[in-house]
Amino acid sequence: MVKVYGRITSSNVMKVLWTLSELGVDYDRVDAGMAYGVVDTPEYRAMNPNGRVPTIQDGDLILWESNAIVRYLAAKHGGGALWPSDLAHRADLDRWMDWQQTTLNPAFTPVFWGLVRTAPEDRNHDTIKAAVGASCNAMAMLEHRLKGQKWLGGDALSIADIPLGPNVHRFFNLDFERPNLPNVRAWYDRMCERPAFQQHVSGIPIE
Ligand SMILES: N[C@@H](CCC(=O)N[C@@H](CS)C(=O)NCC(=O)O)C(=O)O
Repeated sequence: MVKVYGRITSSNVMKVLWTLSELGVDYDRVDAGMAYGVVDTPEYRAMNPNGRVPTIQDGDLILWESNAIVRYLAAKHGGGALWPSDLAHRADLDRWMDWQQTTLNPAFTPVFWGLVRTAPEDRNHDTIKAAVGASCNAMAMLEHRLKGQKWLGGDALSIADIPLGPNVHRFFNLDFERPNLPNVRAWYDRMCERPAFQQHVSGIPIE
Protein backbone atom coordinates (compact mmCIF):
# COMPACT_ATOMS: atom_id res chain seq x y z
CA MET A 1 0.00 0.00 0.00
CA VAL A 2 1.21 3.53 -0.75
CA LYS A 3 2.35 5.41 2.35
CA VAL A 4 2.05 9.21 2.30
CA TYR A 5 3.94 11.43 4.72
CA GLY A 6 2.44 14.87 5.16
CA ARG A 7 -0.14 16.98 6.98
CA ILE A 8 -3.50 17.37 5.22
CA THR A 9 -3.32 21.20 5.31
CA SER A 10 -0.29 21.32 2.97
CA SER A 11 -1.19 22.34 -0.58
CA ASN A 12 1.50 19.97 -1.89
CA VAL A 13 0.16 17.04 0.14
CA MET A 14 -3.36 17.89 -1.11
CA LYS A 15 -2.23 17.26 -4.70
CA VAL A 16 -1.10 13.74 -3.80
CA LEU A 17 -4.19 12.85 -1.76
CA TRP A 18 -6.52 14.24 -4.42
CA THR A 19 -4.72 12.17 -7.09
CA LEU A 20 -4.85 8.98 -5.02
CA SER A 21 -8.56 9.45 -4.41
CA GLU A 22 -9.35 10.20 -8.06
CA LEU A 23 -7.50 7.00 -8.97
CA GLY A 24 -9.14 4.93 -6.23
CA VAL A 25 -5.75 3.89 -4.82
CA ASP A 26 -5.61 2.87 -1.14
CA TYR A 27 -3.04 4.60 1.02
CA ASP A 28 -1.87 5.11 4.59
CA ARG A 29 -1.02 8.62 5.70
CA VAL A 30 1.36 9.74 8.43
CA ASP A 31 1.07 13.30 9.78
CA ALA A 32 4.32 15.19 9.19
CA GLY A 33 5.40 18.80 8.83
CA MET A 34 4.91 21.99 10.87
CA ALA A 35 3.36 21.21 14.28
CA TYR A 36 3.67 17.46 13.66
CA GLY A 37 7.44 17.58 13.28
CA VAL A 38 8.82 14.30 11.85
CA VAL A 39 10.49 16.07 8.91
CA ASP A 40 13.66 16.85 10.86
CA THR A 41 14.23 13.31 12.11
CA PRO A 42 17.18 11.42 10.62
CA GLU A 43 14.79 8.73 9.39
CA TYR A 44 12.70 11.24 7.46
CA ARG A 45 15.75 13.12 6.12
CA ALA A 46 17.11 9.81 4.84
CA MET A 47 13.95 9.54 2.73
CA ASN A 48 13.64 13.20 1.85
CA PRO A 49 16.77 15.33 2.33
CA ASN A 50 14.70 18.51 1.77
CA GLY A 51 12.80 17.89 5.00
CA ARG A 52 9.56 18.94 3.28
CA VAL A 53 6.22 17.24 2.70
CA PRO A 54 4.95 15.25 0.87
CA THR A 55 7.02 12.09 0.57
CA ILE A 56 5.56 8.77 -0.55
CA GLN A 57 6.75 5.21 -0.20
CA ASP A 58 5.44 2.68 -2.70
CA GLY A 59 7.20 -0.67 -2.32
CA ASP A 60 10.90 0.04 -2.78
CA LEU A 61 10.29 3.49 -4.23
CA ILE A 62 10.61 6.57 -2.07
CA LEU A 63 9.57 9.72 -3.90
CA TRP A 64 9.36 13.42 -3.03
CA GLU A 65 8.36 16.53 -5.03
CA SER A 66 4.59 16.68 -5.20
CA ASN A 67 4.27 17.07 -8.96
CA ALA A 68 6.66 14.18 -9.59
CA ILE A 69 4.47 12.09 -7.28
CA VAL A 70 1.32 13.11 -9.19
CA ARG A 71 3.01 12.10 -12.47
CA TYR A 72 4.14 8.77 -11.04
CA LEU A 73 0.73 7.87 -9.63
CA ALA A 74 -1.06 8.91 -12.82
CA ALA A 75 1.39 6.93 -14.97
CA LYS A 76 1.06 3.85 -12.77
CA HIS A 77 -2.67 3.86 -12.13
CA GLY A 78 -4.18 6.45 -14.47
CA GLY A 79 -4.37 5.67 -18.13
CA GLY A 80 -6.79 7.50 -20.36
CA ALA A 81 -7.47 11.10 -19.49
CA LEU A 82 -5.49 11.59 -16.30
CA TRP A 83 -2.27 10.36 -17.99
CA PRO A 84 -2.72 10.71 -21.77
CA SER A 85 -0.75 8.33 -24.00
CA ASP A 86 -0.34 10.88 -26.78
CA LEU A 87 3.10 12.42 -26.16
CA ALA A 88 2.34 15.88 -27.51
CA HIS A 89 -0.85 16.09 -25.42
CA ARG A 90 0.98 14.84 -22.33
CA ALA A 91 3.82 17.34 -22.84
CA ASP A 92 1.31 20.16 -23.10
CA LEU A 93 -0.23 19.14 -19.76
CA ASP A 94 3.14 18.49 -18.16
CA ARG A 95 4.14 22.04 -19.02
CA TRP A 96 1.26 23.41 -16.89
CA MET A 97 2.46 21.31 -13.95
CA ASP A 98 5.90 22.91 -14.21
CA TRP A 99 4.27 26.33 -14.62
CA GLN A 100 2.42 25.78 -11.35
CA GLN A 101 5.72 25.20 -9.53
CA THR A 102 7.76 27.88 -11.26
CA THR A 103 5.30 30.71 -11.92
CA LEU A 104 1.94 30.52 -10.15
CA ASN A 105 3.08 29.16 -6.81
CA PRO A 106 5.98 31.61 -6.30
CA ALA A 107 3.65 34.47 -7.28
CA PHE A 108 0.91 33.37 -4.90
CA THR A 109 2.94 32.19 -1.88
CA PRO A 110 3.46 35.73 -0.44
CA VAL A 111 -0.33 36.28 -0.63
CA PHE A 112 -0.96 33.09 1.32
CA TRP A 113 1.76 33.75 3.88
CA GLY A 114 0.79 37.40 4.24
CA LEU A 115 -2.95 36.82 4.72
CA VAL A 116 -2.97 33.43 6.46
CA ARG A 117 0.26 32.98 8.37
CA THR A 118 1.02 36.57 9.40
CA ALA A 119 -0.79 38.46 12.15
CA PRO A 120 -2.73 41.48 10.78
CA GLU A 121 -0.48 43.96 12.61
CA ASP A 122 2.66 42.40 11.08
CA ARG A 123 1.50 42.29 7.45
CA ASN A 124 3.52 43.99 4.75
CA HIS A 125 0.72 45.34 2.57
CA ASP A 126 3.02 46.40 -0.26
CA THR A 127 4.40 42.87 -0.54
CA ILE A 128 0.91 41.38 -0.47
CA LYS A 129 -0.36 43.87 -3.06
CA ALA A 130 2.53 43.12 -5.43
CA ALA A 131 1.97 39.37 -4.99
CA VAL A 132 -1.78 39.73 -5.64
CA GLY A 133 -0.91 41.55 -8.88
CA ALA A 134 1.54 38.83 -9.96
CA SER A 135 -1.00 36.10 -9.07
CA CYS A 136 -3.75 37.83 -11.06
CA ASN A 137 -1.40 38.08 -14.06
CA ALA A 138 -0.74 34.35 -13.81
CA MET A 139 -4.47 33.64 -13.46
CA ALA A 140 -5.08 35.66 -16.63
CA MET A 141 -2.99 33.08 -18.48
CA LEU A 142 -5.23 30.32 -17.15
CA GLU A 143 -8.29 32.36 -18.09
CA HIS A 144 -7.05 32.47 -21.68
CA ARG A 145 -6.12 28.79 -21.77
CA LEU A 146 -9.49 27.67 -20.39
CA LYS A 147 -11.53 29.56 -22.98
CA GLY A 148 -13.96 27.08 -24.54
CA GLN A 149 -12.79 24.07 -22.55
CA LYS A 150 -13.75 22.48 -19.26
CA TRP A 151 -10.33 21.35 -18.07
CA LEU A 152 -6.76 22.28 -18.96
CA GLY A 153 -6.47 19.19 -21.16
CA GLY A 154 -9.92 19.49 -22.77
CA ASP A 155 -13.00 17.55 -21.69
CA ALA A 156 -11.60 15.63 -18.73
CA LEU A 157 -9.61 16.18 -15.54
CA SER A 158 -5.90 15.44 -16.03
CA ILE A 159 -2.50 15.67 -14.34
CA ALA A 160 -2.42 19.35 -15.31
CA ASP A 161 -5.43 20.38 -13.25
CA ILE A 162 -4.49 18.65 -10.01
CA PRO A 163 -1.39 20.64 -8.97
CA LEU A 164 -3.24 23.89 -9.71
CA GLY A 165 -6.32 23.01 -7.66
CA PRO A 166 -5.03 23.97 -4.18
CA ASN A 167 -3.63 27.30 -5.46
CA VAL A 168 -6.89 28.12 -7.24
CA HIS A 169 -8.94 27.19 -4.17
CA ARG A 170 -6.92 29.59 -2.03
CA PHE A 171 -6.99 32.28 -4.71
CA PHE A 172 -10.81 32.31 -4.65
CA ASN A 173 -11.19 32.01 -0.90
CA LEU A 174 -8.73 34.48 0.61
CA ASP A 175 -9.76 38.05 1.24
CA PHE A 176 -8.42 40.30 -1.56
CA GLU A 177 -9.80 41.94 -4.67
CA ARG A 178 -9.81 39.76 -7.76
CA PRO A 179 -10.58 40.55 -11.37
CA ASN A 180 -13.47 38.81 -13.07
CA LEU A 181 -12.13 35.46 -14.33
CA PRO A 182 -15.21 33.57 -15.56
CA ASN A 183 -13.35 30.67 -17.17
CA VAL A 184 -11.11 30.10 -14.15
CA ARG A 185 -14.11 30.41 -11.83
CA ALA A 186 -16.15 27.85 -13.82
CA TRP A 187 -13.15 25.49 -13.81
CA TYR A 188 -12.78 25.89 -10.02
CA ASP A 189 -16.54 25.26 -9.61
CA ARG A 190 -16.10 22.06 -11.63
CA MET A 191 -13.32 20.95 -9.28
CA CYS A 192 -15.58 21.69 -6.31
CA GLU A 193 -18.17 19.25 -7.68
CA ARG A 194 -15.70 16.35 -7.40
CA PRO A 195 -15.91 14.35 -4.13
CA ALA A 196 -12.12 13.79 -4.09
CA PHE A 197 -11.49 17.55 -4.33
CA GLN A 198 -14.04 18.22 -1.58
CA GLN A 199 -12.40 15.63 0.64
CA HIS A 200 -8.80 16.73 0.20
CA VAL A 201 -8.83 20.38 -0.90
CA SER A 202 -11.98 22.47 -0.53
CA GLY A 203 -13.04 20.73 2.70
CA ILE A 204 -9.74 21.38 4.46
CA PRO A 205 -9.20 24.60 6.44
CA ILE A 206 -6.83 27.12 4.84
CA GLU A 207 -4.09 27.43 7.45
N1 LIG B 1 8.53 21.51 -4.24
C1 LIG B 1 8.10 20.75 -3.10
C2 LIG B 1 7.73 21.73 -2.00
C3 LIG B 1 7.38 21.02 -0.72
C4 LIG B 1 7.03 22.01 0.37
O1 LIG B 1 7.54 23.13 0.41
N2 LIG B 1 6.12 21.59 1.25
C5 LIG B 1 5.72 22.45 2.34
C6 LIG B 1 4.23 22.29 2.64
S1 LIG B 1 3.22 22.82 1.30
C7 LIG B 1 6.48 22.04 3.60
O2 LIG B 1 7.03 20.97 3.68
N3 LIG B 1 6.49 22.94 4.57
C8 LIG B 1 7.14 22.69 5.82
C9 LIG B 1 6.33 21.83 6.76
O3 LIG B 1 5.16 21.52 6.48
O4 LIG B 1 6.90 21.45 7.79
C10 LIG B 1 6.92 19.87 -3.51
O5 LIG B 1 6.19 20.27 -4.42
O6 LIG B 1 6.73 18.79 -2.92
